Amino acid sequence: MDTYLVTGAAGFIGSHSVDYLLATGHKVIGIDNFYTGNIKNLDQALRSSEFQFLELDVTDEHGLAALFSAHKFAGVLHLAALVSVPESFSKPALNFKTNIAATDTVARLCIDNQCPRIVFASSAAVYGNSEILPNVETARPNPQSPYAAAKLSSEILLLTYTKSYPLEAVCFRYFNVYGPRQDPNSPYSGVLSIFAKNFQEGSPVTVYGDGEQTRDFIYVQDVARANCNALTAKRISSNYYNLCTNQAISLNQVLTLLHQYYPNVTPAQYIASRVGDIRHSRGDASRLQETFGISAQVPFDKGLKKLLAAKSP
Ligand code: UD2
Repeated sequence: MDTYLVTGAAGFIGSHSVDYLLATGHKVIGIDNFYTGNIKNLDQALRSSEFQFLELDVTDEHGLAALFSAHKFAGVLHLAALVSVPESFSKPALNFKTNIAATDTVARLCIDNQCPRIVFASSAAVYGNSEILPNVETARPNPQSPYAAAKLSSEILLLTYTKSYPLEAVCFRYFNVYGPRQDPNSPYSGVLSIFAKNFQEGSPVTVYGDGEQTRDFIYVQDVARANCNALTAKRISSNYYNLCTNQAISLNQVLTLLHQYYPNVTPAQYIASRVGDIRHSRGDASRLQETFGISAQVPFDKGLKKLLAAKSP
């Protein structure tokens, strides 16, 4: 049975990916430093004898090296990151250390320990505020934040390593991922996690701007499946891929759906747009489909219902 390392295992996407890997018959070692992750997200995984968890910071090269010496990994799902765009402005050194240097560390350890593959969490943020939609991978990246620059740098580093070393790399440019376990408790949490929590509690939401901004929301299970597929597929092509649905929905449309489920919740309060907010975001999903033969399966209304059915964290 192959063993995979998942960094950022206690996070929102990490924990779903761990569950998916375990459910599909793999062994998993998960690490997290709990900066944004939560051990509760691993409740299900921790019941499996095929899962081991270690509290470890991905920037701790010695700790990671010991882990690579102790196990023979068939692949690494590298999700551990500073995930907030605003925080990457206020803590640029931490962004560099976590979102660039740690990627390099993980890649070098893979190379030195004959771990053949990395699947890396990149972001649609690398496109910046694009005039042309949908975003296609062939478009010129235009990062607007230290976070986006770090994700793009990591992509370049990994894909360059694949040219000279026995390493394969898949960089997934996640669009707006949503689903259960996404922490709603920060103003920079995913908008759907905040909206779901507020509607469940009967409190009004705040909309930044006129609510006509659109996003390509992808359900977390689709992301976990793609991660697992990229890690375990026999043959892959090292490259960067959008992970998206190519469907966009506006916040006002989301609110209309939510009001159908919770008709008594007070209407949203509209305030000024956030500085640097992107107006429209939508990704072209064809490269992923053509290479891996997979596409997002969960339509938005179904995913939203699943999110609402899950207990709010
Ligand atoms: C997402 C990612 C970010 C980066 C970026 C790339 C998340 C959480 N963030 O940022 O990491 O990859 O895409 O483009 O996935 N909003 C409200 N009310 C709220 C919260 C948000 O109106 O209470 C608005 C917000 O101003 C924005 C939209 O909802 O227009 C989506 O916000 P978000 O924070 O979920 O994600 P986004 O697209 O800014």
